[in-house]
Amino acid sequence: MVKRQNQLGVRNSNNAGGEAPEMRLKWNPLFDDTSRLFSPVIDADTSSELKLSFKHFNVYVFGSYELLVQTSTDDGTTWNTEWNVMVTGDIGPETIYIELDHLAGETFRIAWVFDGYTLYNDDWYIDDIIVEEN
Ligand SMILES: [Ca+2]
Repeated sequence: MVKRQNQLGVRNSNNAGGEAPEMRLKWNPLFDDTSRLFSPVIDADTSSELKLSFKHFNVYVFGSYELLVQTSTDDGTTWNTEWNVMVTGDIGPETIYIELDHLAGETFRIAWVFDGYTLYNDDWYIDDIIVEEN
């Protein structure tokens, strides 16, 4: 089991394009696996349409790896990919918009996922996560 507690945390920076602070996934300590930062349970029981937006900035080093946004309606037992990108260069800062209409009426979690070897990455910054009705 790889220790990861220092990799993810709130930083007093604004690289994703929002206002400080923001979340950061750091490359060090190294791991080659899947890492998920996930939200509390979101109750969209009374919603008919849903949209997710967030700001992010990923600083690339070399190689390739994948960034994803996934959702789970069974408390993390299974994850469904809503957005993904194979990283081969810096990404952002930019705002991503994802339609989540299929989750209206559900309770779910949202995860920001790094899949690959963190040696290939520098930092991934995330900020201003908004889930709203369209
Ligand atoms: Ca912020």
